[in-house]
Amino acid sequence: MPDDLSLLTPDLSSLGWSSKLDQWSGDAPTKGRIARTTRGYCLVFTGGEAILAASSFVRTGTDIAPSTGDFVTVIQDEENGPMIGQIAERQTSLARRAPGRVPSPQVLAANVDDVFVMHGLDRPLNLRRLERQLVIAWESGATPFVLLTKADEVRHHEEAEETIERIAPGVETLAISTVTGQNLERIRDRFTGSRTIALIGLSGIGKSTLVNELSDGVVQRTGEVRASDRRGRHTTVTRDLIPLPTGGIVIDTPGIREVGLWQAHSGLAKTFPEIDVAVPHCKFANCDHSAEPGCAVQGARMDGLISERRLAHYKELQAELDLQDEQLSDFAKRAESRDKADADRRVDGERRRKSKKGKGRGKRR
Ligand SMILES: Nc1nc2c(ncn2[C@@H]2O[C@H](COP(=O)(O)OP(=O)(O)OP(=O)(O)O)[C@@H](O)[C@H]2O)c(=O)[nH]1
Ligand SMILES: [Mg+2]
Ligand SMILES: [Zn+2]
Repeated sequence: MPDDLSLLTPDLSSLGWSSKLDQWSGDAPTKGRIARTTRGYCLVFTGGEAILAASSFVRTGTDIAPSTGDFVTVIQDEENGPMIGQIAERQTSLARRAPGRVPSPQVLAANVDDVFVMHGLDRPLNLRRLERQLVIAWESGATPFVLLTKADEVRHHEEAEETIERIAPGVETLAISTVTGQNLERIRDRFTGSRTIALIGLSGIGKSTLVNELSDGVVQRTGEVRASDRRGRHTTVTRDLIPLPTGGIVIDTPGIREVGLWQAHSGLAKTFPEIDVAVPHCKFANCDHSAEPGCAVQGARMDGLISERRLAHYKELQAELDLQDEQLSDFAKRAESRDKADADRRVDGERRRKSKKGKGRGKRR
């Protein structure tokens, strides 16, 4: 992001602010859209200026952490200066499971219309990762697209395109190159008005290079990939919302290797539509699509309508999501009983205090 932030702060409506949000925010003096979050602070584009607001959500009265793309109100705190006030309900939310043992979500971008799932043609296709990325993209509520970058680096990309068409039914796939300009016009055409598009994919595949291309200038830093294994250097480290000079808004994200799913049952169904249509026809509602009698999914597999690999991956992801549901409900139960134990302890303590008081009085008399 350039130092001169004023270049990047169009008026509120170009940032996607709607009349509905006007109603929601009421007479809040300052409102805007989060362009970046860093530890404890958010950069908020308020239409005309960019301000840094503290984002301690303990104080903001909401229980969610603000994310890039959120529409917010900003309040003036006497002690802390500008602070995030309220966060508007998200229309869409691109989230993954945060890395770590305890299940929790990490929102990568809020209120996006499209998600560009990007893969670099300079490296082998990883179908499992791509399917995971598609699950989180579908789950967000936005429309996923697959972009194959660096088309100039390979002689034939048709094979990769065909493979992806097979594993991403109903998802538009496009090979692009920022070197030759291939298909960039078609990408540019998608950015109109306040349409917001998030870019996700591994480090080094050219997300920030595409942002610069669309911006007609250098707004994001880019980095070389390591020649030996094509690994990127994690050049982008924050999730950045960038309004484009010709309209539309792009959200650039740091490269992610681990794509953990976060409560994504509907995203899973949309990523594997050929399996999802068969599921309701299984004889048993709790069919695990292995060897149960009357399993429509196995039937479709035998008819060649579902691939063995896809089915295996679907089941694996389904099991991962089921386990997450169990863990979350366990956590909720434990928290509930902890709360109850705390409350009981408070009542007990209160009782003891009262009875002590009573005894004390008795003695004095
Ligand atoms: N040949 C070729 N190289 C490209 C293309 N697009 C990007 N690159 C190169 O790929 C490298 C990585 O590009 P970046 O834009 O930094 O990648 P990124 O996806 O933003 O990476 P992170 O920020 O680390 O997640 C740079 O050396 C770019 O010049 C392309 O279309 N063709
Ligand atoms: Mg980058
Ligand atoms: Zn079945």
